[in-house]
Amino acid sequence: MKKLAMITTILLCQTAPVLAQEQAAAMYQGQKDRLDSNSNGTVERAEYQAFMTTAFTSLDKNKDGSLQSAEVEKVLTTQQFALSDANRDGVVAQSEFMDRVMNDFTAADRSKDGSLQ
Ligand SMILES: [Ca+2]
Ligand SMILES: [Ca+2]
Ligand SMILES: [Ca+2]
Repeated sequence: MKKLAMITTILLCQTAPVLAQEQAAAMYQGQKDRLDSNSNGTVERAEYQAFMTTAFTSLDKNKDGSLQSAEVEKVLTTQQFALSDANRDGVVAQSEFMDRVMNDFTAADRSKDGSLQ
């Protein structure tokens, strides 16, 4: 359940673009140890991507490669789900999910060096 809570935090960060940087920064401070899989003190883009890929897989309970609203009803509001569903086909495909979270990484990477300190 801890992991689910973290995913919620990450997803919630994406709903308010103006606040995303500060919220993400606070979140990374708390979760950095878990995201920093090679323990070098920074979260590289690849580490973040790997983590979010795992997160997607754990959310996709019926393993069809997309998130149905029922699969994420506990972590996303209807509005958040709609925002993630870029092509508006009613499901959040893995590519839509990853686009979303990687945009968040880019926003949080203030120094633009491809890693989060
Ligand atoms: Ca690292
Ligand atoms: Ca699914
Ligand atoms: Ca979609």
